[in-house]
Amino acid sequence: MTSLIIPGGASTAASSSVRLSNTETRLVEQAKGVLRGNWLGYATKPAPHLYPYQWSWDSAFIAMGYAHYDQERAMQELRSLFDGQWNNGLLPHIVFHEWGNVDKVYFPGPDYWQTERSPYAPRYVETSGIVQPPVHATAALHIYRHAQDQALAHDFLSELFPQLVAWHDYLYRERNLNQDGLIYIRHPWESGQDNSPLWDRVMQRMVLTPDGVPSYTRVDTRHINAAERPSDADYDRYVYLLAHARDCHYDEALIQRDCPFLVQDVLFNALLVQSNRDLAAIATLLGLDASPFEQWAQQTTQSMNTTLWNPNDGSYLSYDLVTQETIPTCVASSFSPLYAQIPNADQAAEMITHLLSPSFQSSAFGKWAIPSCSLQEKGFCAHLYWRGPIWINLNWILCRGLQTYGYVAEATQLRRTTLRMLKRSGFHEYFHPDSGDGLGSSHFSWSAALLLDLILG
Ligand code: 9WN
Repeated sequence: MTSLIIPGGASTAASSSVRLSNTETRLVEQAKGVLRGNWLGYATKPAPHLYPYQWSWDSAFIAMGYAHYDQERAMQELRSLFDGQWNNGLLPHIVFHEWGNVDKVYFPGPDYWQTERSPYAPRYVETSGIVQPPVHATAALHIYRHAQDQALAHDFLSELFPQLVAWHDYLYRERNLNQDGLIYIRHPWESGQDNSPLWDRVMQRMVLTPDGVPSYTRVDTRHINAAERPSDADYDRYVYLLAHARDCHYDEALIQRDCPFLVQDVLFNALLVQSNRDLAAIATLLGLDASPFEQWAQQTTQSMNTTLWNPNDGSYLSYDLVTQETIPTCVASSFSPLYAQIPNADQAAEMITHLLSPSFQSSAFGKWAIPSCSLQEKGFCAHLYWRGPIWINLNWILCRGLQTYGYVAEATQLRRTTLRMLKRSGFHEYFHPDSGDGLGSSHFSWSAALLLDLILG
C-alpha cells in the first residue's frame, strides 16, 4: 500500500517522514501539477483564468503547500507578495506584477484602483488598495518549521520580519477604531469571503442611486457560470466601496468617516490572533522581543471574547461598527476562533456541538463537509460562492481548530472527507455541499496547496 516516503523538515516541529498510500501519492503529484501550472515565474496565481495575478491570503496558503517540497519557491511566494507592500505597512490584496505586459483580464485592475493617489503606495509595482486576512506570519513560520535548509529559512525570517511587523502594525494603527484590538475591514473582499450572507444586511443598507454606481464591466462571468458568482447588485456595491476608498485617496481617517461598510470580522481577527502568536515565535527565534506581538494576540483574543462571542448558540459573530450591532449570521468561519485557541474549553465544547449539528450538515463529517454557511440561514445557497459551498481553506482552518481542542476523531474525519472530495472532484475553487461536485474555477491553487499540507503536514 505504501509507495512513497516524503522526507519531513529538519526542525522538531516537522514530522520526520510521512508514509503515503498510492492514492495520496497520486493526489500529491496532481496538486504539485496544479501549482506548477499556475506558477508565473515569481509567484503563483490563484487560478488559471479567473485570477491571473497574485492574491494576498492565497499566496500565504500556497506558500504553506510549497513548504513541504520546495522551500525556495515557498520563500519566493511571500517575497513577491511583500514587494507590493505599501510604505505605511498595508499589504494589498492583489499585486499586479505584470499588468503592463499581459492582457488586462481582471476587473478591477490598477486603472480602477488608482493607488497612485495614495502617498504610501509603491511606485514600481501596481496593487489594489484593500487587504485580505493576515495569514502571512503563520505561513512564514510554517516555511521555517518545514525547512530542509534551516539556516536559509532563518535568514528568510529575519529578512521578512520587519515587513510582517509593519503589516500587523498597520492593522493595529489604522484599523483599530475603538483601540480594543478588534480590527475592522472596509470591504467584503477584505474578509476573503466576498458574498457571504454575513454581509447581506450591511450591503442591503447601501441603497445606490443609478448615478452612484461608477461604470464598469465585469470580467469574472466570462470565465465562470454567473449562477456560481456574486450578483450584479453585489458587484455594484463592491465597486462603490472601492471607489469610496479611492476617492478618499486611501486616507484611512477619511474613509472611516462615512464608509457604509466597517465590520469587525470573526475570521479576519481569528487569523490575526494566530499570526500574532506566530510573529511572537519568529521574534523569539530571531532573539528579539516577542512581547509586543503576544500583547496584540492577547488584546484581540480578549475583545473577541467580550464583543464577538455569542453564548446563545456557541459561535462568534461579526460586529457592524456603523450601526453598532452584532451581525446575527452564523457561517463556517464563526468557528474559526477554535483555530487560534480563542475560546476556553467550555466555549469550545459548545462551538463544536454546534458545528457537528445538522446546521452544518454533519453526521460527524460523514458526507461532504463543511458548508461555508449554516443551512439554517436564510441567505444559504448551496451553489453560490461563499453562501453555502465548501471551501478547502475553511476546512483546513476548522480541522486545525478541532485538533487543537483534542477532537482528534472529528478532525481526522474532516481531513478524510476533504481529501475524498478533492480526489473525486478535482482541485476546484469550491464544492457543492450535497453532491461534492466542484464549482467555480478548476485548478485552484490553495485547494492544491492545502491538500499538500493535509497530507504531508
Ligand atoms: C476578489 C482569489 C480570490 C480569493 C477570495 C475569493 C475571490 C476575488 C474575486 O478570489 O475574490 O478578491 O474576484 O472574486 O473570494 O477569497 O482570495 O482566489
